[in-house]
Amino acid sequence: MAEGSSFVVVANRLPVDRVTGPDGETEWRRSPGGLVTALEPIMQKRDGAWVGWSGDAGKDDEPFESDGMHLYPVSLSEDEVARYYEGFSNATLWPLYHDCVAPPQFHRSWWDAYREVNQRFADAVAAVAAEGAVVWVQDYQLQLVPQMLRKARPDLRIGFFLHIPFPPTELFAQLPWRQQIIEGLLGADLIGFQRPGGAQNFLRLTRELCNLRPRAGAVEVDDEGASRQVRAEAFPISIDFDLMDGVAADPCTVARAKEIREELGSPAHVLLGVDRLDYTKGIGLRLRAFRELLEDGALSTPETVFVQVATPSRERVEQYQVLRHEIEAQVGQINGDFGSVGHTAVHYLHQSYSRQELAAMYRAADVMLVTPLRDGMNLVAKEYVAARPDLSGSLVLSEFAGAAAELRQAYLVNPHDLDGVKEAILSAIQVDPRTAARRMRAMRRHVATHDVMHWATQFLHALGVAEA
Ligand code: GDG
Repeated sequence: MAEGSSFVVVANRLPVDRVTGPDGETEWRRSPGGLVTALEPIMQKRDGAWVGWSGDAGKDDEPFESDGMHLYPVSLSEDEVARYYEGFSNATLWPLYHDCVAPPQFHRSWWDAYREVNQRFADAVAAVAAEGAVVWVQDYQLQLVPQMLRKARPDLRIGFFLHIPFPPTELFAQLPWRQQIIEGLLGADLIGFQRPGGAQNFLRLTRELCNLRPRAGAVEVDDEGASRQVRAEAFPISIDFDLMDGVAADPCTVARAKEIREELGSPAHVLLGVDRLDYTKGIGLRLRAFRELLEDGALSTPETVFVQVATPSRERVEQYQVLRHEIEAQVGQINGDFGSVGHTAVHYLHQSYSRQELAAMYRAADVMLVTPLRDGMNLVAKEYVAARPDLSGSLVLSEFAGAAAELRQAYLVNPHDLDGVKEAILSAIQVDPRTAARRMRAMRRHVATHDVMHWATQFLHALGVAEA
């Protein structure tokens, strides 16, 4: 096997989107995201390959080149998208791994599709990886790939990173296929989690479900008679700090931020939320806290406005359709009760924006509200910090976001404690500018030195890739 790539990334999605032009011609455009930015240098150095789904059901695409990477599309039928992706990944695993904040659904036919599709991804990687290559498997959609791959290609060095939380053992135990998932992950040499608690939960399950004897940070498995060590550790993911810092400092962004405030009616206080429209993000509780602050008279319109960007997400999954109705009803009620002609209390934007527009919103906001009920990391919190080079602005952050372990100078809240959230919002609005600057400086220092390149390097070094 002389051919093939010595570094292969495998993720549910390829790092590109298909764009159809006015004449029906299609081209691939790089999708925004820190992961590909962080991996690009090593991909180029090691003739890297990326295996993933194109995002279009029923399309059989040929491999192609993009920005010095070899891209290998994996095809999924409509039915597989419904059962493997929308079903098992997003209506079973997603809620289960986020503390069951919505009830996970268990369907055997979804599990069958998950297994079959994971096998297809593993086969695709096995076909493109060079002898002794390093393979990095990404996220909850592909947890069976490490074991499937090891079976086919014991010569490979396999890493896995879980972008979402790994749940407490009592919750994970609900999953009818719990042992298969743990065994799937154990095919890796290194399993990365956002927080140490995730690694601990996983190691505990190797004892409870697989009769293994985990020690601190690792567990020995038996590979057909030979012993192999699997390490499980935390590698908190991050953002491209310099990129966001640079975009936010650009005079065009500064001017746009000023314009946004004017468009909002030049209020004294701008609160901002930016989330995928997902029930884990705590948007409803955040709106309730804002509503109560208006009811109490602690805040008033039009002096204070709340801008909530809710990026469309997983729109074919029922729980997301229900959530959208709930949030939109709540926004409508607040605006009906507290708005006036020409003044809206909550600007709800169910849209996607360019990076520059997002940076301008971050710069325009006095207080950023990041209040998920559970979140692997939450990159928005780190982006807000990177977008405040002038050291102004305050971050209200849920203690249930991975980012809370690092951004200790934020206003940390329990999102279920409405009074606590309300107090934090008021403190963040009323803070003395010097105190705000001190907090922001400390958070920026941390994110600047712990960016996504740092994350990728740490993980790959731990996996034994010396030149990463
Ligand atoms: C998962 C885990 C973990 C959002 N709206 C727009 C836009 N975004 C970008 C943000 C940010 C990203 O999407 C969202 O990342 P988060 O980390 O906040 O949340 P998830 O999407 O749930 O991500 C999470 C992450 O994986 C990484 O491991 O942190 O815990 O759930 O970068 O900026 N970007 C643009 N326009 C938008 O309208 N350009």
